Amino acid sequence: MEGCIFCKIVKGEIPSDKVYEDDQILVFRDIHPQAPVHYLVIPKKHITSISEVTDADLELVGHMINTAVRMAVAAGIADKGYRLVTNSGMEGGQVVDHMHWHILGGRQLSGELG
Ligand code: DGP
Repeated sequence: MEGCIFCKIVKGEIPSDKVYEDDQILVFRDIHPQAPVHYLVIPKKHITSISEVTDADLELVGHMINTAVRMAVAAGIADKGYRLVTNSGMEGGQVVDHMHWHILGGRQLSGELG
C-alpha cells in the first residue's frame, strides 16, 4: 500500500534486518527492540491489522503464528518463554498500520508489552 513503511520493507525500498522470508511473509528485527529478542512477523500482502483479517487470510495468519513459534525456538527463547502479540488500532498501541506480530523474549516480561 502506498506510503506504508512495512510495504516498503517488503519491496526492499527500506532496509531491514531480515531473519526469515518466504513468498508470503517476512520476519525482521524491530528497529526499537524492547527485549533482547524482538522480531516482527508481517504478511507481504498489506493487511491493516488483525481486525481486517478475512476468512481468506486465515491460512496466512496461521502461517505467521507457526513461523513465529519456529523463530522463537531458533532464537533460543522458547524454553524460558516469550510473548507473541499484535496491536490493533490506536488504543491498542498500533503505530504501523500493516499487521505485524511482535515476538519478544530473552528477559522476564511483565506488564503490558513488558
Ligand atoms: P506497533 O506499535 O505494534 O505498531 O509496533 C510498530 C513497531 O514497528 C515498533 O516496535 C517499531 C517498529 N518499526 C517501525 N518502523 C520500523 C522500521 O522502519 N524498521 C523496523 N525494523 N522496525 C520498525
